[in-house]
Parts: sequence; C-alpha cells; structure tokens
Amino acid sequence: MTPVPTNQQQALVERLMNACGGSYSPEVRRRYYISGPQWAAAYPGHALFHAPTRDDVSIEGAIEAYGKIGIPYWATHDTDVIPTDKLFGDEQWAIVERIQKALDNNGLKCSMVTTETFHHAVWAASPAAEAPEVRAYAAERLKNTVHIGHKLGAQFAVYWPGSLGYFVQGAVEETETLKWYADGLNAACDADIELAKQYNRPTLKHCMEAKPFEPQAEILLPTSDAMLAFIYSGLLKHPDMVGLNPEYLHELMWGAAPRAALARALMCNKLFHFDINDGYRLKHDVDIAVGLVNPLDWLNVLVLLRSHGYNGPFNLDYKPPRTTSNHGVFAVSFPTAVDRFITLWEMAGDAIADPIIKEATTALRAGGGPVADPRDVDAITRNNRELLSLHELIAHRLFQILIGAHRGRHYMV
Ligand code: GLT
Ligand code: MN
Ligand code: MN
Repeated sequence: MTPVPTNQQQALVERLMNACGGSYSPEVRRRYYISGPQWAAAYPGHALFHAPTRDDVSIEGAIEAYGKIGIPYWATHDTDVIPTDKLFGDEQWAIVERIQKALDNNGLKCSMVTTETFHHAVWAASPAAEAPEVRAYAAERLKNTVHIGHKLGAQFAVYWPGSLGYFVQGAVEETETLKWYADGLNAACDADIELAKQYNRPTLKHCMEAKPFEPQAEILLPTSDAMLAFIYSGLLKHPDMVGLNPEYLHELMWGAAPRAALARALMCNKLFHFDINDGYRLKHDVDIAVGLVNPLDWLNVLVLLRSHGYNGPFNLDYKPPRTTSNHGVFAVSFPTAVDRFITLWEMAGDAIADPIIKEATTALRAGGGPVADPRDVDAITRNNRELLSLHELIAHRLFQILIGAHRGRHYMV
C-alpha cells in the first residue's frame, strides 16, 4: 500500500466524495427547513476523556460554510457567540450585528436561539437553584436570549434543562425546583410577549428539549413525555407558547421508540422543532449524524412526520466525529448529513405514495368484515388472521424502498 502524503489527503477525500455521487445542489438543499447550529460546526472534538482534535470555527466561518453547502438556517446558544461576561451590554449587540451581517452576506436566516444554562459554573446547582439570585440571573439570561432572537428574526427558542437535576439526592426538593424552573420559562414568555409587540413580530415558539441522562446524574425532566406533563401541569403562565424540541437520539437513549415519542408530541400539537441525529439505544449522547445508525427507523420517523404535515425545522444537532478534520466537517460531514436527510425525506414520500403499502394498509383497516356474534372471539380471530401477515409485508416493502429494491435493485446470484 502506498502511503498518502499529507498534502494529497484532502484531494483524495474530495475525489472520493465526488465518486460517491448522489449529492444535491445547494439550491435543492435550501428547499428544506434545515438548520445548522453554531455549536455543531464549531465542535472541536473534545469531551470528558477527549482532547480537541480540531481548530476553532468562527461565527463567520460557520455561517459562510453553511451558506456554501446550502443549509438555509442557522441556530445558536447565546454563549456560542457571546462570551458570558460580554452578555447584555453593548458588546453583545455589536456581535449580534456582526452575526446579522454574516447571515445576510451568505443568504442564511436565524431560525432558533437557545440559552446555555449548563456549562458555566453559575449553573452548578442548575438554573433553578435554591439561591434566588441564580434563578434571577437565569431569568435575565432567558429574556436576553429571547431579545436576541427577535433581533435576529428567529422563530424558535429552545430550552435544554440538562443541568436541572442532581448528583446526590436529599437537598433538592423536586416539586419546588420544577416550580422555580417554570418561573424562568414564564419570565421568558412574558418578555417575549412584550418584545414581540416592540418588534412587531409574532412571539417565538418556546421549545423544551429533553435528554434522559447527562450531564446530571438524575434529571428532573428526562423525556419529552415528562415535558408534556410539565407543560400541562398548570405551572406555566402561557402553556400555548411552549412545546417540544425532541431530539431523535435523546429518545433512543432511554429506550423509547422515537416514532412513538414523536407521535405523542404530535397528538398534543406540541411538535414545534426537531433535533435530528442518530445513535444507539441506552447509551450516552453520541450525536452521530442522521441516518448512519438507524436509517430504517429514520425512514419510518419521516413517514410519520410527513403524513402529519410537520413543517418545523430539522436541526442538525449532531457532532462531526473526532476523526473528521476541519476540512472534513464542511466537505464531508455536513453535506452528507443534509443529503441523507433529504433522501430519507423523499423516500418517506415514496413510502406514503407506494401502491402496495397503500393497499395493504387499507386492507388491514377494512378487516375481514363483521362476524355474526361480536363476542365470538374465535370467529373474530379467524376473520382477519391472513390479513395480519401484511404487517411484515409492509415492513419488507419499507426496507425495499430504503435500499431501492422497489425500483428493481437486486443481486444476480
Ligand atoms: C447540548 C445538547 C443538545 C441541545 C443543545 C441545545 S445543547 O449540546 O446536548 O442536545 O440541543 O441547548
Ligand atoms: Mn439537541
Ligand atoms: Mn444529543
């Protein structure tokens, strides 16, 4: 084997990317409501056990790269772009202006803003800590993010209360903490109502995002379902303004069927925003790019969302792997993630229109017809026994759609 000299490695990656084919043009990619977070582009590959493997990526660097790829929306945490000690003041607004300029120059829009309430030491006891001054500061941060959101034209604000929990039990009284957390959201929604008037814009959609574990040992709102209960608990002043931002992997992490979790959110009209990625069940938050682990499940998820007319953002909340270079982040990782998403989305359209799936589904719903005695359990069982084989037939058809076999792909053996 011939070693590949370092000055030829990028060219090799480019050549093989081209050889892969099947990529969409930036114009086509822009037709989808896909957002790229600043933190995903700028993730340098670090973790508790991992040193960074990549250099920093600036605000302008991320936005320009997203623009070239054809990712039409951008999202950020407040502190991804504004250092904690520069928040609230003139320097913050100067950075916001810089961001707007970069977005305009590259044809992007800001879709979502979120407050970092987990990294800084001030959140050690969570944003709903016992100390009132921590909670007052949290409220200021949330209101400030809503303000930045209006300034940048965002439609969504996301809340990931990952640090709302504890390592050791006893000191924290859960009901009190949840009430205090609600106070923060109430402050954000109240501020939003005022700011929306001021800016002559609709209020933002406030989206709660659950993760079952990490970074606290025990989490007070670990799942999207727990958050639905929280939204309807009576603690929120404006429950109509608050919905969910489920993340695909966060549902898998606790062993859920992501499709079923999304269905529960859809039933409540609370599926506002969706973080897309992939990973493994009952493991930690590996944030792998969409479709690389569970493409069949992803196809099923998108069939559900398409058939319910979901029209919110698909936020690329994943982490380019540590083995990907700065060049690879934008030459391989993001474009391929976007293209797999588009392919799966269009396949979901194929699945919905597929005549075999349609006929099988209709037959299952029609059943075998009425039985003479509605309490005759044997007759009922017999009546549609053969139809039930269609469950597996539909699953096979979906697999065929996924691999292109419905269009005749097969192996000559
Ligand atoms: C953090 C988390 C993500 C959330 C981000 C929004 S922060 O990276 O793991 O899933 O979407 O705060
Ligand atoms: Mn997320
Ligand atoms: Mn995650």
